[in-house]
Amino acid sequence: MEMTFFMIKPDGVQRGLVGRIIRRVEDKGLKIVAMKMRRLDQATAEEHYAEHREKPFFKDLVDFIISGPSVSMVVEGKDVISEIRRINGATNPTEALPGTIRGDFGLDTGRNMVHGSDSPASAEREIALHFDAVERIDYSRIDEAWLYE
Ligand code: D4T
Repeated sequence: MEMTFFMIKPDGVQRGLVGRIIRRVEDKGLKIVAMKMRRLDQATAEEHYAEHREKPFFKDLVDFIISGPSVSMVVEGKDVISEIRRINGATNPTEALPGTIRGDFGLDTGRNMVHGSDSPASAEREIALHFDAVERIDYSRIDEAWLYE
């Protein structure tokens, strides 16, 4: 099974959307195998967004992501990397389709509430950056036999 790194950013926490966002992940049948709330430190945030280091929005992005608590998860399931990105919707919430998190709850690219890894390599890198291996729980969900053929 594939794994991805999924984060509810500080705006999602401040707006009281944590439960509704997690519900969408669980409703799809995807399995949360690690989860924690913390306030990211500067170094971890810069490492997380390293690919954007040269972009004009990098400083604002890092300042925002460390501005308050966020909720990080490792999520597992069939094609979970692309499924989470479909659930999240387009980066710019005004372009995200209704039915996606960003399409239903957001208006601004800099306040797009969620993050999901964009490739297997990113997922591996981000999971290792944010979680120790012991924080991931290997378990079966009781509905798995009815979710998968
Ligand atoms: P994340 O990485 O947060 O899941 O978002 P995406 O994968 O959908 O989009 P991204 O990597 O291109 O952007 C990362 C992060 O930067 C913010 N951002 C992006 C911004 O503030 N201004 C911008 O112009 C862009 C492109 C939003 C998400």
